[in-house]
Amino acid sequence: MAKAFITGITGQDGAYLAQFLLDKGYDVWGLARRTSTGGLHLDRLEWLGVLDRVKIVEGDLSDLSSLIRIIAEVDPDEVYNLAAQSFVATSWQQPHLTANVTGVGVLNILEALRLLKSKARFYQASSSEMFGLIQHEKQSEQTPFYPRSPYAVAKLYGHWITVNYRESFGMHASSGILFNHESPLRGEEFVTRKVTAGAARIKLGLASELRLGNIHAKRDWGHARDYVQAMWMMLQQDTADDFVIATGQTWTVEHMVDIAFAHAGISVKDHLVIDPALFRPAEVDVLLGDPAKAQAKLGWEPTTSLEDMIAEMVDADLARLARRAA
Ligand code: NDP
Ligand code: GDR
Repeated sequence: MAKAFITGITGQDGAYLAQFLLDKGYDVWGLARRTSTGGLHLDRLEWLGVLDRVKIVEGDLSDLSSLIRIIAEVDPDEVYNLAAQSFVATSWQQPHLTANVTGVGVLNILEALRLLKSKARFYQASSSEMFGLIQHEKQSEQTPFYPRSPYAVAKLYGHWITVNYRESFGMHASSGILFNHESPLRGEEFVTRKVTAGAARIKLGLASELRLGNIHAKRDWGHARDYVQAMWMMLQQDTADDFVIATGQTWTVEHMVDIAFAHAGISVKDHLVIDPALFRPAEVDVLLGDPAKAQAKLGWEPTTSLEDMIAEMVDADLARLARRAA
């Protein structure tokens, strides 16, 4: 039975990837960090019904010795590094933490694998945010990077150290440059989930308004369930490589709000408030990915439209609120 180790298993992608790998027959292990209440963040794994099938080990990506201990104990065949301080807006508030976890954390896990002479294949969760102030209208593996936030700068370090360890030490280390992907398990601070949860609250009379920042920003949004499959596909290749994963379509935040509010049956003009405090110090105005290489080499295709995904998220938020009220 192949063994996979996932950092960030408690996050959106970690939960979907754990489910996907379990269904493929993997023995799935995941890293989780201690909280002061003693509880680990296991609700997403629970929501997908896979919590009792994964093995959780406690540690932290910023703590190299915990990673060495864990990799030695687990001895994985595949390592998926998904852990990060992943919220762009927070990276201006906590730039050092973001650099340490999202950037140097990647080095820590690569070093743990190198020092232990592990033969595990490695996946790094890189990001379209690295393109930032875009240099090509459609961004591919060839597009130069121009990061626009401390988060994106940290991700760029993680990307290049992955490429460097592949070239320096012959490691099977791949970097997936994933564009935005969402789901009912998305954190509520990210704009799609903020909108679907907000629409559900307004619909049920629990809130009267939704406050957003720059609704003219454009993103290439896909479904997390589709995107975790691409991570696995990369590690099944004979040769490690870098791949852009995207839908090839871009929409404004405003358009996504229209879909969510229409699905909930509420009016945008009566409830949406633009709040200048929610604008970012530097914005990524538009992202549009070119997934041609992943389509050709991995045979990967996105399967979920923005409309279907936002409808699924609104329905999940309505159901959650109804359960809480019952
Ligand atoms: P989430 O924010 O949902 O999950 C982040 C995960 O990282 C959580 O499990 C979190 O644990 C964990 N984590 C944070 N800090 C540490 C730490 N110091 N030590 C160990 N674990 C830590 O992110 P997503 O699932 O959305 O994204 C997964 C990865 O992909 C991230 O690296 C993200 O930056 C990247 N990415 C995401 C995209 C997206 O659109 N979703 C697009 C491109 C890249 P806890 O539960 O304890 O907080
Ligand atoms: P992003 O996602 O920064 O692209 O990073 P987010 O959903 O936070 O923002 C997308 C766009 O929406 C605009 N926006 C708002 N965003 C939030 N969060 N809240 C608001 O109220 C709001 N109003 C407008 C933002 O300005 C932005 O332009 C995500 C994360 O998952 C990263 O970890 C990942 O690397 C990238 O996607 C690809």
